Amino acid sequence: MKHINHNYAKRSKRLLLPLFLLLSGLVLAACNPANNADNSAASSGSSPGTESPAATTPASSPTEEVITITIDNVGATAWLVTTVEGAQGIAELNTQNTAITLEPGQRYRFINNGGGFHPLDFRDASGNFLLTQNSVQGSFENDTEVNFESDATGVTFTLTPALAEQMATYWCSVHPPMTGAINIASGN
Ligand SMILES: [Cu+2]
Repeated sequence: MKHINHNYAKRSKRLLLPLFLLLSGLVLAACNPANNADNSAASSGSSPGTESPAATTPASSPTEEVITITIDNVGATAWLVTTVEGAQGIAELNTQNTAITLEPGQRYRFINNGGGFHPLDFRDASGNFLLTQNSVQGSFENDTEVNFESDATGVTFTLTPALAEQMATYWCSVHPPMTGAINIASGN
């Protein structure tokens, strides 16, 4: 009896070990491809996902041509337009407080070399702020179509018809003598 039991136990141990190895192998086989699939899906899915928005953003912005107007201050008495890029004849260069002609629908970048001492703003005929480089909120600064951008270097905006209807002058926020007219080009 003992002998038989011993043999049986030995045999069942011999069967259990391969069975355990087989089962654990199946568990590993079931887990590993799943993990690999998750990892590859995450890594291959995330890199095109992060690259494509970065690729589309620069592709869409150069299609819009921006006219760049650089201005400077003459002490606290006047503005000068020093250069215009992307258009001709819209302002007399190096002429104190010259009138600037802007065209509705066009996007403009004003580079203000007057710096922080001479914040640039655009006002209506009554002197109300429409767009300002200073901390005051101009009435068109949150207009999505105007898409106003302001930083230490200058301001950028699209002259929508509604904004064009009101824009009359450009000023230095600090010095009242620093002002010139904004003329609106008639529609083409
Ligand atoms: Cu000024």
